[in-house]
Amino acid sequence: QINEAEVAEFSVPTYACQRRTTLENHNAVLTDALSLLAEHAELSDEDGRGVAFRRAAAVLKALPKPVTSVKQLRGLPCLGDHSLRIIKDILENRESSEVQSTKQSERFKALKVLTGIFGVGAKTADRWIRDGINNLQQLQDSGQTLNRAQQAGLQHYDHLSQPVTKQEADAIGEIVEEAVASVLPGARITLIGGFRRGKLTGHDVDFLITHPEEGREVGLMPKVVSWLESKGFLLYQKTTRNSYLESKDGPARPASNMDRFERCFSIFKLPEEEKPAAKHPETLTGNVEQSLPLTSSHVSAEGEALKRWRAVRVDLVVSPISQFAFALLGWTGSKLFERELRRWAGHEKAMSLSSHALYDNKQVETHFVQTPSVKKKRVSKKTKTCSSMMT
Ligand code: TTP
Ligand code: MN
Ligand code: MN
Ligand code: MN
Repeated sequence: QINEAEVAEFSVPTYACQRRTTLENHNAVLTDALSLLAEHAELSDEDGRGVAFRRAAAVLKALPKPVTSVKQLRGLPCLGDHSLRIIKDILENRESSEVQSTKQSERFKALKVLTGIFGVGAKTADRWIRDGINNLQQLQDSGQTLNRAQQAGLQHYDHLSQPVTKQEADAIGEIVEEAVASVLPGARITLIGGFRRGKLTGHDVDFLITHPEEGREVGLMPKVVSWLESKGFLLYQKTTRNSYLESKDGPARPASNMDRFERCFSIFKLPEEEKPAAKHPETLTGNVEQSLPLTSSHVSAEGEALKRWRAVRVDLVVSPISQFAFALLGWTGSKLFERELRRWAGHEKAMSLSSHALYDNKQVETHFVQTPSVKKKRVSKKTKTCSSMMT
């Protein structure tokens, strides 16, 4: 062990959550390749392989300089044979034939296009591909029955495949802030997901909503959604109610690693700013069209003013203040970081972490919700909410 440490050029802790994170990646060529293989595995319903490639990519992302030889990687965690083979191939031949053939495979292209539709997962895409559907045109011509989410996803495909900027995220934040303040004064919103981690773009915008008084958040989501709908800000929404307290014995094991907060998956209709002055959404929905520069693209055949807008995926989550810390931690991501944090808690600390609570597995009677406003709750038996993530 001491000898290994002497020859090792880099030192990286085993769990991703123990590493300093940085937006600066010195090994993007390698991590792009491994991420592509991870994505391919995930889209092929091979989650285990997907996680292995994600872990390998995360280790390379944590290195302080570019890797030039696989020898430098001796002793590093999470680098399995397959990942090392890919890395070696790229370092020696500038590219990996496996990555190239995956990238160019018709199946991978079709999976990416089809799962790029909001509401379409790997299983649906796979079924469609087996039915001979490989692109959007073929999907439209096929007469496949689409659910409401998929219809909206297909309709707004072009907008939703454009990355969301931080500026757009902030504009949506202002709208959500106004909605929340209008229906429940004192409620607070927090930007979560990739933007909270400092990313400059994202595939969606995520917000966590809470109120400093426990219980006041109950029933909040439908009101927020109604407000947004009444102002014309929603192109699609599906609200799922909180199921955390449904079971009498405390939280039951969820079907997947989804949490049980009340949430809303939506597609926003974000007005696009025409000029710096038109900052507030109201100026675009109210009677102030005259103040906007009306070019031909803004006027329909009937001469009616058309406002420019863009569709953006937005996730809203409501948490009671007693679970806010866990919800904030769980919804900040990244997905790998969360998975690793839970694995570390379970394997190294004998604790179960979820977006709702932190349990000490040795003191199964205690429910650690460390918030001043609530009494400690008691659960009758050890919950296993995290076991699905500890693989
Ligand atoms: P995402 O919005 O899917 O991912 P992201 O914001 O990290 O990246 P992107 O820029 O592509 O949007 O999820 C945000 C976080 O929320 C993620 O870390 C995991 C967490 N999450 C849950 O805890 N439960 C869920 O059901 C979902 C969908 C996400
Ligand atoms: Mn996100
Ligand atoms: Mn999201
Ligand atoms: Mn394990």
